[in-house]
Amino acid sequence: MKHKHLVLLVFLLKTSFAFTQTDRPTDKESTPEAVHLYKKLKSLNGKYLVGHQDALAYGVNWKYVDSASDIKNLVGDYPALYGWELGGIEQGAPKNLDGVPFDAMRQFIKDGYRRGGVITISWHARNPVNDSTAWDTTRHSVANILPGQRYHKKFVRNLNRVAVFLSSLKDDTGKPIPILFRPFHECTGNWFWWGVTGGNPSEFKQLFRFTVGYLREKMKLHNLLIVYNTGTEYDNEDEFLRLYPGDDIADVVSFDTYERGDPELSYDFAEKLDSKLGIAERMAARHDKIGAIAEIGYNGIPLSRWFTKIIEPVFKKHKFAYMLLWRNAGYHLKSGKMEYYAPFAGHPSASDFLDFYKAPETIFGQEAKELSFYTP
Ligand code: BMA
Repeated sequence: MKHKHLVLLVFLLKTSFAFTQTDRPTDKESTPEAVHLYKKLKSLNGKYLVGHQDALAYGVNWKYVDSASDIKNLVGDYPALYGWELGGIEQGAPKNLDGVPFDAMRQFIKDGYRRGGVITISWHARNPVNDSTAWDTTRHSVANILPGQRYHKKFVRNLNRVAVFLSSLKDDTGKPIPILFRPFHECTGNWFWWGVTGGNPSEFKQLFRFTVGYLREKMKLHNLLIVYNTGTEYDNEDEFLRLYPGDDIADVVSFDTYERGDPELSYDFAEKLDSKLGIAERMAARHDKIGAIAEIGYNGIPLSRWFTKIIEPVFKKHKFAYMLLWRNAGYHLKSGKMEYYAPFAGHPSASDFLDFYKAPETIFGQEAKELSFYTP
């Protein structure tokens, strides 16, 4: 082949590749900061953000202490990703289901963003059909809130309250803060009203598409990257995407996973994590999306080297953008049980977490700032 032809061929291949790789979020009107965040998260290339739910609001044995965070108190650096939760807002409650006031949450979100961190939001919405909790799995709940159905108006009223909060998330100059929004999470599970007991795949997709369309088109929210999120109820790619709302809706494909029970079985957990993460990673690549672990943890971290011996070796084998540790709720008065997923100063796995912090692949707050997720 003549050199000239070879150059032309390479050029054609490159441009057609550029066309399939959009490098833009699904929302055509995304804010410049959301576009930049999307591109950055997609190009981490083996590094990943470490996140923590409710990181700034409370931790084990403390609540609302200025600038505190269990992770920061331990490693001297904030997480790179901050998770927040809207459950309760749909009914106009001033606090979420875990007692975090929405006004305080808005401020924490601004603080995290100002520090260069990334924000993700979930929504344990009460069941609109009967106002019971997110865990009420009354059959046909999803069908009953779709357009034209009995509880649709109520669902829209609830969604409006979410939209009002999301549109209030702005930085000091009035620019919208980009949010990784993760509605209807763990959809492949059977414990939430939007899960497999509350509806079928087609209804679920309609609900998801309606919700995102409403936030974008009616409420003019263009700071959202949309996260599709399953549990671990999948063994292949079709099962992982069984409830996928579409390439024009989702920007991130993710799953949630928890280790439970006997630490002796931790290597089995690692094996499963490897396989689920592999599937999510391949689907992210095939659909040109960001892959992520939207929630992970081992309550109480009963294995002192869980971070570096169990999960980190698996993470090293994959490319995905972030992982979020669930909340350090501390002592639950009702059940008399402790709940936390990130270690804190003095915990037996504190030194292991410091090693995890130092691992070259993990990104925490300081590095997130240096990577500049929002501006070129
Ligand atoms: C669960 C637990 C609950 C909490 C819920 C929503 O996994 O942490 O205590 O209410 O998440 O944040």
